[in-house]
Amino acid sequence: MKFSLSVAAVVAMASTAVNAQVGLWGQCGGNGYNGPTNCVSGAQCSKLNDWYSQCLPGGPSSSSTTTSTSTYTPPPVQTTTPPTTTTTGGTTPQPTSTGTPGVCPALPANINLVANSALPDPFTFVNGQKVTTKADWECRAKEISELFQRYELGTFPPKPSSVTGSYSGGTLTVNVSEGGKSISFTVRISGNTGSNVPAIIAYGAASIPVPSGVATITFNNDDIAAQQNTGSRGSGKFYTLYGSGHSASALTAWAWGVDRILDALEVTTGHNINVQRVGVTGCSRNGKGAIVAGALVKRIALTIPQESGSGGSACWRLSDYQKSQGTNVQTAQQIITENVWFSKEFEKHVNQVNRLPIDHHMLAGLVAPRGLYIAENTDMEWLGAISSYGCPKVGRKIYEALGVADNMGVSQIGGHNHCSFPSGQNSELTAFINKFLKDQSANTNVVRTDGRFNFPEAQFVNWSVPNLA
Ligand SMILES: *C1O[C@H](CO)[C@@H](O)[C@H](O)[C@H]1NC(C)=O
Ligand SMILES: *[C@@H]1O[C@H](CO)[C@@H](O)[C@H](O)[C@H]1NC(C)=O
Repeated sequence: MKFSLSVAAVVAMASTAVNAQVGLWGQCGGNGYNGPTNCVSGAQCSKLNDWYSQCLPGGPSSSSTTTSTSTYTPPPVQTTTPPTTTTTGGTTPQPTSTGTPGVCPALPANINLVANSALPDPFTFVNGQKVTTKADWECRAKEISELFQRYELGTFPPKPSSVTGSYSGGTLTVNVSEGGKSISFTVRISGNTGSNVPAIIAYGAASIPVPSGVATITFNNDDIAAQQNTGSRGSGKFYTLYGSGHSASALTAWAWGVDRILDALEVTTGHNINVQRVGVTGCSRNGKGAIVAGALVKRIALTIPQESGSGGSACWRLSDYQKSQGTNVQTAQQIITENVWFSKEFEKHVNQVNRLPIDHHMLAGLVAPRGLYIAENTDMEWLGAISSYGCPKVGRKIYEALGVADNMGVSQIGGHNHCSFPSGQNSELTAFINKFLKDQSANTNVVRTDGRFNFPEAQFVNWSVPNLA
């Protein structure tokens, strides 16, 4: 009797803990987390990475929650807003000669990788030539895109030989053929009443508030390239078409999917979408996807990575720096043990990211001069809070050089759950959507963090910002 009583007591205690439910967007697992793991009805506990599982809307996710081993605690939130950036100014004399106008310097097949703990200079070609004009920048952007594909992302294929589509009742079907193989995928479109409606392609599901007058195109990116774990490489429709050995990483394959959605919108009618006014968004891992799509797909008018952090808005070098300062942050070394977001080639470089001729300030720069609003969460230390703010702040210098600094914003605030868009960023988001999707004038001068840290910019920027004519 005594025995069964104590069992009952234990069961009662255990069921109290189990019964506590986590609300939508709440944390339900991850290293260092000891709280409740049951989501409210209509939500499912989904592992985003080793540090974080959360209750996301809808059905079961691909993987389970993790056990607790380390000690992440969100820092307290501070409410003051530091001043916005100022121009660094181009004081260094710039060597002239940028080659024949219109002809870009060729990217050497082999590049001697040299350690540089600073963020690489976006305004110097691999061959040493300086970027002094906007035309030079177009060449340099091409070179930077090739470098990203070479070292991190794998090859981004050109438009396939055939892309057709059909639209009916809120479903756009996209059919793609290449080299005798075909695939087909669908996206759901909602909010597309009227004509010439701008739209936002949402990876997975939109976790930003999409305003009225803007359609949402829901893109099941996992269908194009799987992202369950490191065993997912080569699975998904992209690889059915191009072969499982194709070098494109999941992030690149998804960007390719975005490109095909735009192709299909262009050749179909009835969806009411204005293909010139399409944005892309995603949160966390899908936020990494959104910024890569904005960088690679030039038809995207507005890119909104939400809490993309390490591998997205953050810089590898800065995340390594944060780790050296004692933060439990997702670095390049860790990220490759988790998933297939980056290419096989990248794995060779994760122990020495400071030898890469690129970093993610330049990924943001590839979106220039188009709209880019980076929304980050100060509390998400594992996504690299300093890095997720400092890296875009440096990337914005590319926009500044092009004379359009305000086309890019970075905003980092805490006090909310991961991927639950905070009301404190609403007006900024609306301004970017109004300006880049609705063609209205709006103030998009946004550079802010509520983090209580110092981003030691001078330690990471040893180049000046040219004024590109
Ligand atoms: C800064 O710039 C130079 C030349 O661009 C580079 O080679 C050097 O290693 C850089 N890094 C630091 C930390 O000084
Ligand atoms: C697209 O692919 C689907 C599924 O394979 C097929 O049923 C449909 O006929 C195709 N549509 C076009 C326009 O090729």
